[in-house]
Amino acid sequence: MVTTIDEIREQPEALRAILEELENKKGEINTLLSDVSTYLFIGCGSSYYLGLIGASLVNNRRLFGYATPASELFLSPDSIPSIHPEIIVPISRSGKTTETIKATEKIIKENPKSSVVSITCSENAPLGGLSDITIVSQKGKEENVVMTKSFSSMLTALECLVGLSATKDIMKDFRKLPEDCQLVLDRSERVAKEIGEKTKLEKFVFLGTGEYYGLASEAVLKIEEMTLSWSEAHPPFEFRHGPRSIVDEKTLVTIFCSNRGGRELKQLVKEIDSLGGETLTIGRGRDVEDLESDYQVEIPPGPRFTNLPLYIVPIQFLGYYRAINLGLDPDRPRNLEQFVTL
Ligand code: F1P
Repeated sequence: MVTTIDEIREQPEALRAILEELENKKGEINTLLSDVSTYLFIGCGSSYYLGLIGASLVNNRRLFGYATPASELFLSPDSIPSIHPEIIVPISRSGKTTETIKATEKIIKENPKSSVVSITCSENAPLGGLSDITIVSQKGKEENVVMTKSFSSMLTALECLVGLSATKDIMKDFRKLPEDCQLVLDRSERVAKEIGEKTKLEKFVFLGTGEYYGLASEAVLKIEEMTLSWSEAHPPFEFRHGPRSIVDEKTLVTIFCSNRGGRELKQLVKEIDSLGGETLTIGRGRDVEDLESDYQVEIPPGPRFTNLPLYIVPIQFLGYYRAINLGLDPDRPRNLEQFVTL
């Protein structure tokens, strides 16, 4: 039987496979996306958080991207920007989550001229039938409930997708990603195991700015699903506006570090330390070298917007090892299914 820890370790292989899929479809994608300026990302759970990152990447290219949980298209459609999305990007590991399918159908009906590029791990699922292009992460498909390699491989697909809207040449920037993923797996397992053994920790805060906020949200889900622990995500400096009050010696604050924040971020780490909290920083060497955190995982440098999938790896391990230390079974998370059918 394949377990969650196997799936975490299989990520380099899943990344290799999705890059091959993108290489095969790059011409088709580039043709469809050139001249497009508005994107709508739809998903549920981890797949919604992928959408948040996708929208942020699109906005970074000075185009317009927006992400919504699928259910919000029904509950509060008027809160969604009233812009015609030229490209609809539904994201779903299973390709059959009811809300994502229904939301995609609704938005297609409202925007018949839009194109649909879906990202999934399941071939021949209903989502594919609604899509002009379906990007399938064959090796990202998990047997277990918790999304690990599906998340990192679908995130790679998103990074490529947004990059391909500008140029077909982008694929070479991703060449090192699978081997860098192996490096991060090797570097982070020991750190995560050590933190996982600290069962005195009870509260987990994840901080990330811009495209890293979606990673922080995904990290919350990993800790909740696998360890049933209290956990929340914020943009880094929002932390001071309330969440700061919960920090004590039972709190771990993880910062997904970008090249933004500078001295202020260094100060934030010190502040958390002075409140008694523990800190974990994850980022490229130059983004974390000045930060005096209790734990650190260094991410190998790579071309801009190619290595986001690597940042979540230490937290997948942390969820796993904490679950084991709490006597929980990460392969059978409480009250959860692989996907939700309504
Ligand atoms: C994914 C999802 C997961 C979540 C839970 C229920 O659905 O929402 O993010 O962990 O297991 O399903 P999908 O990606 O297959 O649509």
